[in-house]
Amino acid sequence: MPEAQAPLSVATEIAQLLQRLGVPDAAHTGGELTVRSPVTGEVVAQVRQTSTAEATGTIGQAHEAFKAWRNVPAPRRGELVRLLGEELRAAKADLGRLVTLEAGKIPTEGAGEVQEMIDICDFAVGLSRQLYGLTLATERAEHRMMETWHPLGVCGVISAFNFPVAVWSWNAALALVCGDSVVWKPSEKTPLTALAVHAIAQRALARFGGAPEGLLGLLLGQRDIGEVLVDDHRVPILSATGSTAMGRQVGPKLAARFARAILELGGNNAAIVTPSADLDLTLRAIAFSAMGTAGQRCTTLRRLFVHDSVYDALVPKLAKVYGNVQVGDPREAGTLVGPLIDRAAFDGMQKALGESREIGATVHGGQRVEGIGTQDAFYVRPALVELKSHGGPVLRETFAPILYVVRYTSLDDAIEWHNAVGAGLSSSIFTLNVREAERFLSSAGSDCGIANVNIGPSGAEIGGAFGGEKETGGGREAGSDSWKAYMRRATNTINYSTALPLAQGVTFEI
Ligand code: UN1
Repeated sequence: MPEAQAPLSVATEIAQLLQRLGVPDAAHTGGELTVRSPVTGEVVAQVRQTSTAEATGTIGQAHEAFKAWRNVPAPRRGELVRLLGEELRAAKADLGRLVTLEAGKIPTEGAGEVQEMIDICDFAVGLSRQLYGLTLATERAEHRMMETWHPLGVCGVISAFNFPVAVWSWNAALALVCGDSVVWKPSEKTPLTALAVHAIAQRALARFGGAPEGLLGLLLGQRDIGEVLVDDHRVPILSATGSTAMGRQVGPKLAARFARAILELGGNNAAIVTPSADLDLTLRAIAFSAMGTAGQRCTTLRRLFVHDSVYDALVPKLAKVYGNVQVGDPREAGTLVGPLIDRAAFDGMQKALGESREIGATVHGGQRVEGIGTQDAFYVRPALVELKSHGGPVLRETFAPILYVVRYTSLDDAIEWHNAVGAGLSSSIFTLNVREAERFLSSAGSDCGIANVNIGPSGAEIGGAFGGEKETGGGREAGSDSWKAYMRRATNTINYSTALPLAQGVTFEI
């Protein structure tokens, strides 16, 4: 599609959006960090990077802010998050559009990401009155035992380009009601949406009034700036989203200083399509979870195990959808698959497809779609790869729209292959058979942090705990009781008698 159809250049529209969202010009012009939009590949901003010394200063400020914020009653802290949710509602259209222009998501997904931020704010406001501990039975007379949850400290957040704003909010909304301050290092590929979120948060802080200075910090730059956050002993908890390779570096550093890690790393998510599956629904679910966000979600469906009896009814139809889906500029109506984030993503995809061909796979699609934007914009037709067996590049995560398909005859095999990869994030089964569904969800089924029936592995709601096992890192964010990671638990035993009975019947008479 010709680029000329778009009313404004991406750079111009981004500049207008940033101004409306309240980001000062100086923050995104004349700086050292070059930002390209994946939509056209053009340079859209020069962001001012944070120096190492400034990063240390921001962490120090956040540490001081924590000491004041921890004494603010939790429901009052919730009021700040309520205001943040209000400001996000007001900014939803502009921020969603900025996500589209900076990360390349189609508009419904850009808006959906901001909705996810609003949802977690609502959740956290409710939570601010529910940070409860237990009262426990004690073995000693006239004693009481209870647990109390206390704020933990500065919460570091390192986020990736593919969810440039929602991941911050999952962490920040919970951390704030839990009494923590937050310092955020977004991906160097998406600093503009981070600047916009920061400006939105400043409006919430101004309306709240009296929150300590430095409660929310932002560090912009490359990996060295993220490392400052990882290494600073004043950061007792760090939530990091990114590749397993990144987690392998960050995890041991945090462990060495006994900091808490919430790691949300790679996924190599699979679905099993059984003989009883509703194939029409299955097809639609696969399409969204495998091609949506151009295959660049950590929850993207990457591996599909299809029972022999339904393979020929499903896979040719799927290949047709892959051939017809509208790939293109996300600003254009009807586009379902936008750009890859950059050249490295494109190269990684082509490498995996080359390896697939070498092992005799049938590859549908995968080629570059030319003619949109500059040579630095990378659009591809999503690839459907029919494999003869579960081996080769299917065993690793390639962050691009490739769906590997493998035929199976026994559910035992399908479940075994399902679990035979390093990552353990999300998973699905398509079946109308209760035995198969329950088996997949059981302790002998999917080994992932998320396991679904008759919906794809991507697009989780915030109400559940989000995260995965094995090389996905084990962290949990967002809903359920994920908040506990952002607080420290104290067990309190209170003696209201005149005696001093010792636990376990120990005597110690002086
Ligand atoms: C991610 O890709 O890092 O479940 C997060 C989903 C979204 C979050 C994805 N709610 O697909």
